[in-house]
Amino acid sequence: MAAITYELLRRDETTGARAGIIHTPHGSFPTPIFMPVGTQASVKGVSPDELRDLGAGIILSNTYHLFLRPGMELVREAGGLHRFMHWDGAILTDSGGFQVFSLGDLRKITEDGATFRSHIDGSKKFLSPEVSMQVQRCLGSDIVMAFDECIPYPADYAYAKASTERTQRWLVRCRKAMAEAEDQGLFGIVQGGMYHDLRAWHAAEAAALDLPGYAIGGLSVGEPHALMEEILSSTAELLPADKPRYLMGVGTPDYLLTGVRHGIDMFDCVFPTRVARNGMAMTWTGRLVMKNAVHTHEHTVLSEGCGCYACRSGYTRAYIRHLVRAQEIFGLRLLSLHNLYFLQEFMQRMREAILAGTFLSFYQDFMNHYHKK
Ligand code: PRF
Ligand code: ZN
Repeated sequence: MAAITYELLRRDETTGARAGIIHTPHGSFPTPIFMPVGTQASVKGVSPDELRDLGAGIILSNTYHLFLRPGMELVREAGGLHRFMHWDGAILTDSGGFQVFSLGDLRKITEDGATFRSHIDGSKKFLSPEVSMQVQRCLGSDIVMAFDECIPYPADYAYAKASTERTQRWLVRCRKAMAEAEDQGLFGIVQGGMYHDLRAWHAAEAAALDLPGYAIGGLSVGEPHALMEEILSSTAELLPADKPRYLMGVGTPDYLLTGVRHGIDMFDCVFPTRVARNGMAMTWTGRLVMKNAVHTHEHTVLSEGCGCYACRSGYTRAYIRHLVRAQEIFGLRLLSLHNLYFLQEFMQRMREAILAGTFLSFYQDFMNHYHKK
């Protein structure tokens, strides 16, 4: 039996949205799903028990960060990432490609891989398809992401083409390096920039490798929403229907809806935890800036009816505003717990709507009530 399998439960008739289940060696979870981000083997300020409690079945961590610190040998010595961080649910690890390439001047790409300087101590490091796979073998993540280059936006056609072709050659090398791994599944990442023909070419080449899942990379990198939706919809259609599809680095409610609408099953983003640390709460009508004076005398919870730890315990907006202004860690923790819960519930409602055949009206309803700020 393959390590990672996808079970389709229902495909929405009017949109491309789909509800399903992904099975992994560390449990199964329903899709579409949002994965909280634990870059350095910790979802900032939130314990694994709390993650379970708010309904997370899978989290994401990063090869790049763990490779630099504490290093793959230490995590292996600890018995792998699940044991090291006390999380027994599923883990997906990103390959390091994206992080290396966002270093700008600090890196150099060749056919072999990428040389870069550590952001921690400035020392010279090297990541390649083989090294990234070796690190992810040591981490023992359930889902291993291929080593790719995320093409910046904008990029000219010649650059995008050369980069996409190299990413595909790297994918073949990743697959070879993972051939013996029975307990882990390798996901390919489709690049191609904002060019339809490159996306189509890469989707077909990657699909031919018959991997257990596919991601769409290189989106949400600064392009306009309409362009991202256009590339997303045309690319998603070309991915195998019997495999999970993952849109990397996307996690604001309107983008999640757009992704699900076009048949995406998995998402990750630092957004809910990052904005929490900036004192923001996500709600069904938009974001609340907790520092704002309007919350001073609001002795009500962040979101009426919310089942998160903060709201169900009765912590008020006035209290959380005070904590945020006083820079108390507890305030940021309450907001992180609330935001992560909000997104889990948001995904659950989308799943229910898909299963009930009412996804389109859910989509329109949400877009009408949610104010983007
Ligand atoms: N590649 C990888 N990780 C990513 C991306 C990518 O293109 C993105 C793009 N939104 C986020 N994270 N490996
Ligand atoms: Zn809440």
